[in-house]
Order: sequence, then C-alpha cells, then structure tokens
Amino acid sequence: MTAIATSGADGADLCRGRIAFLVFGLVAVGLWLTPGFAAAGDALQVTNARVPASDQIGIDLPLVMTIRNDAAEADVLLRVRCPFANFAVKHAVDRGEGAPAMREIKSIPIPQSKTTELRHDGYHVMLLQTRQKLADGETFTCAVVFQNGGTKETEVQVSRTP
Ligand SMILES: [Cu+2]
Repeated sequence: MTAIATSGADGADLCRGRIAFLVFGLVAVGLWLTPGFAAAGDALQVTNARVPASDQIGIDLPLVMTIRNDAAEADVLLRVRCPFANFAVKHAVDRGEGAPAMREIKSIPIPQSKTTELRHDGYHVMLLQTRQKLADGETFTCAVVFQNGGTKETEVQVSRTP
C-alpha cells in the first residue's frame, strides 16, 4: 500500500476514495434496510409446526402450525419447502353434503392481529411424496414463505398425534 501511494499517489488516492464511498454507501443501505426487515420478522411468528410420524415413504402428509401475525396488514402463506418431501401444496377443506374434501388453493390467508391455526380439517400444507420415514420425536427445518413476512426457517416436529 505504501509503495503504491508513493509511486502513483493520484491513482491510489482516487481508488481509495471510490472504495470508501462504496463502503459508506453499502453500510448506509444496510442500516436503512435492517429495521424494516427486523420489524417484519418479529410481526410474524410460526410455532408448533408438526407432521405425523410414518414408516412409509412416498406418501402425502399434512403439515400444521400456529401462525401469529401482529403486522398491520394481512399476509398470505405462499409456499413451504421441507427436506423430507418432494413437493408441498396448500389445502383448504370443503364441507358439502358428502365427506369433507381437501382442495388445493393458491395461498393460505393469514389475517392481521390474529393467530391462525393450520389444521388437517382446515387450511393446511400438504407435503407430497415423502422421501424418508418420519419417526416420532424427530425434528426438521422447513422454510415457510410468506408474501410480506418473507421466509421463516421453521422447526418441524414429527409427532405420533399431530
Ligand atoms: Cu391436505
């Protein structure tokens, strides 16, 4: 650094100036964005996520969870990724004249200032084509993606009675 500064002072100073400006800019943007992300992250809490135990592979299993939305606006659950299933879809349950029937939906509504319980007989996530057996007590990390709240890395517990 010293050698450069003495042999070509103008070029080195210009370079340092640009880098300092760039670093300052990145830090400023980072500080500007951070409070927004933190607020959105805290407003939406996913807890008690669980999936039933199974000794079969290649089956579909319901994933349920509790979602607390303290944000000022409603949100929607867009998608879920779990390491032990190939796909995930969102389901609602229709109760007509016959037996209740599950129906695929685009997203699950998450109203503001409310706690939403995903349940097998209501809105839930359906994990498709499981890749492995799931033993009672095991835990996995799944990504739950919300439109406003972003991606929540969520611990999912395998339980015999979900
Ligand atoms: Cu379902």
